[in-house]
Amino acid sequence: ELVVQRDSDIDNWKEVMLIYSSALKQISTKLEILNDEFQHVHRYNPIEHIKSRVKTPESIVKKLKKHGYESTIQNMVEYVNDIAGIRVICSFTSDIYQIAEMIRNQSDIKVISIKDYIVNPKKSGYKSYHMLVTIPVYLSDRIVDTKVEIQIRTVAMDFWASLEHKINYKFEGNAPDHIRNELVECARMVAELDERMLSLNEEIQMIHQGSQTEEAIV
Ligand code: 0O2
Repeated sequence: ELVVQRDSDIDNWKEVMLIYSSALKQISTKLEILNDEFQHVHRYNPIEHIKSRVKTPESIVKKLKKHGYESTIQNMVEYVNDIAGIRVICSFTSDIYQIAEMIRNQSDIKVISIKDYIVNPKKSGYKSYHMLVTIPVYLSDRIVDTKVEIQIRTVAMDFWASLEHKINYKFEGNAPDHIRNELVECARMVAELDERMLSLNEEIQMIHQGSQTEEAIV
């Protein structure tokens, strides 16, 4: 249980969660604008879709415990980086880096850290590009720089991650070896699929440029 017994604690908790969900709204809108602008200039959408969520209290408590912190609002704000999380799903690996660059170029967003699990995949086989950023949330009496974790991945990486997440949940993190090995093998296939789809798309683009059309490819 999070330590929220007094009324003032509950008020604080509600306000903190309101700030995180406002930060998510702002980042989502920014990404939608960038996607629309990209569509206008390049005639294609780098973003397939966006999912966002505020972490559940249970999940926040679990993470604090895992890292040995007491479950207080102060600790959660300080140490849990993904209370506000947004997932950006795109078609090609190249889109991931383009989206990351567009985010980096937003002057009100501050990038705190980057974890490139595409260049350095996790042992599980997990691939994704993580950005921890802060965005200012404007309240009536103050501005609060708020942390948001942005995960950028391809449709194929997302397919893999959601199944792997489900399996790990079922086995409480202790899946049998043959399942884990199979997942690693599937991750390798996902990487190969992403690579082949990317070069196929590049080839199609070259043909289009050759015939001097500016038609959308995806
Ligand atoms: P959920 O349910 O998605 O919220 P920490 O955040 O401190 O525990 P770390 O290394 O700082 O750990 O964070 P990391 O690995 O950069 O990002 C954690 C999040 O990335 C996870 O959130 C997952 O969403 C995702 N992730 C990381 N590794 C894997 C993996 O092997 N498989 C899958 N499917 N997702 C992964 P949560 O809070 O663990 O879970």
